[in-house]
Amino acid sequence: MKKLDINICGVNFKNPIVAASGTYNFRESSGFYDPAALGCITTKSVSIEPWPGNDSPKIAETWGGMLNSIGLANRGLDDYISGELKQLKAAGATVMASVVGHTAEEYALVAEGLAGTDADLLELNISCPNVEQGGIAFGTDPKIAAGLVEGVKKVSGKKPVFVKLTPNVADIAEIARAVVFGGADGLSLINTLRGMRIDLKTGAPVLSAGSGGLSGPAIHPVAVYMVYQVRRAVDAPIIGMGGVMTGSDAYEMMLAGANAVAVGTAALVDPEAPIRILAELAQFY
Ligand code: RRO
Repeated sequence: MKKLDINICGVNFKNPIVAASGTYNFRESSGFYDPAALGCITTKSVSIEPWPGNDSPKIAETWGGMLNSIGLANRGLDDYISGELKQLKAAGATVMASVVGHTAEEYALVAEGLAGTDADLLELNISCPNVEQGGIAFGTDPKIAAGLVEGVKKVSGKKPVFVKLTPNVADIAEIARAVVFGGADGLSLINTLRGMRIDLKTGAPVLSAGSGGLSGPAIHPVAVYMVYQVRRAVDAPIIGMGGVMTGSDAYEMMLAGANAVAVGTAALVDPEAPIRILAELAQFY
C-alpha cells in the first residue's frame, strides 16, 4: 500500500482516516482493530466532572442514518486521563481529545488539564446538539465561539486545538473564520444535524430528550458541501466527516478540501469499517 501518512499541525497521522468522537471506545473497539492503524482516534467528549447524559431511548433509526441523544455522558477528566487516554497511548495511537463544558471556563479547565498529558491534539466540541448548556450554544454565535477558543488557547500549551463545527447554522464559513481568528489551529466538521422522530402510537417524540442528532449517509452531501464552503473560507487543516461509509465517500471529502476524514456512524454499523474504508481509500492513490 502506498504511504498515506500526513502531518497535521506538526502531528504525524499514519494515514488520513480518523475515528470520529463518540463512536470509538477503547474497551470495545480495540477488540476489532489496532487503534494505531488509523491516522488518529478522537475520543468521546470529556468534561471536567462526570456528566450523566440523557435518559433512554437515546437512539432512533431513520432512513439512511440514525438519531442520537446521548447527552454527553462521560466519566470526567480524571477518569479519562488515567483510563482511555493512557490505554490508547500505550497502544501507540495518535489521540485527539474531545473537550466539552457547561461554560467557557470549563472548556479551558479541561484543556489546561490535558495540556500536560500526552494527548496529541485537542478538539473543542462546541456543536453537541443534545445538551441545554454547553455544546451547540457556543458554536452558533461567531463572537462567543471565537472567545471560547481564545480562552482555551491561553492554557492549552503546545497542543494543536481543533474546533468541531455544527451544521445547524445559516453560514458555517462565518463560524469557521471566527474560530480561526480566535486561534483555532484546525477544524472538524460536521457534527450531527438536529432532527426528531415521532412515535405513531403515542404521538410523542421517540427520543426521551425529544430531538437528537442525525448522522449517517443521509447527511453526507451536507457534509461535503460544508467542507467545500469552509475550505474556501480558511486555510486551516480540516478533518471532514459526516456519513462516510466507503473509501469513495472519504475520497470525495478529500476532494471537497478535507486534509483527513473521520468515520463515525459507519463504525456503529460495522466496528471494522474504519479499516475497510482506509483500504478502499488507498485504492485512489
Ligand atoms: O453526546 C451526544 O449526545 C452527542 C455529542 Br457530545 C455530539 O457532539 N454529537 C452528537 O450527535 N451527540
